[in-house]
Amino acid sequence: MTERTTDPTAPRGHHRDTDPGVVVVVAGAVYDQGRLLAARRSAPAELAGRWELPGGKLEPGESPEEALVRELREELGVETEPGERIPGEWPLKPGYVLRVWTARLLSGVPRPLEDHDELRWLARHELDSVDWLDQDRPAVAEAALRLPAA
Ligand code: DCM
Repeated sequence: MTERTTDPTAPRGHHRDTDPGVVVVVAGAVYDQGRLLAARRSAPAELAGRWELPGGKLEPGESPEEALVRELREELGVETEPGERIPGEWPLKPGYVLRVWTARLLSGVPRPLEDHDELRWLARHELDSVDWLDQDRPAVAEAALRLPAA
């Protein structure tokens, strides 16, 4: 798959990376001991009960990696170290895109503090056992390929 970061409707050389009109949502493929962390959303109603890679919106002035570390701390109460970006970008609602980084758990035990009501650590063979949000599925498939051994 070819990654496209350029908006085809924008003037030549205009990149979404610098487009203030697009809200970037960063999410983490959080690894620990060969398993991937899945989080079940508790809100909004149309997403509740579906599973996602935890994360949230980039704030002004933040790098994506800083935003990811902050969101995982706020939502799960853990410290993480971002790794590589998973290639690709997935549309959410209009004006929002999802980008995903791998992240390693450094400390803490994840708890569903905000936005989630259940968490699960999934081994590779368990990744299909939860109902992922459609937009997260390609990133989860890529994350599975990068799951380190336990
Ligand atoms: N979102 C998503 N997949 C993720 C993380 C977030 O589809 N892995 C969506 C849900 C919301 C928006 O991004 O529409 C903002 O997320 P939040 O409400 O967690 O800030």
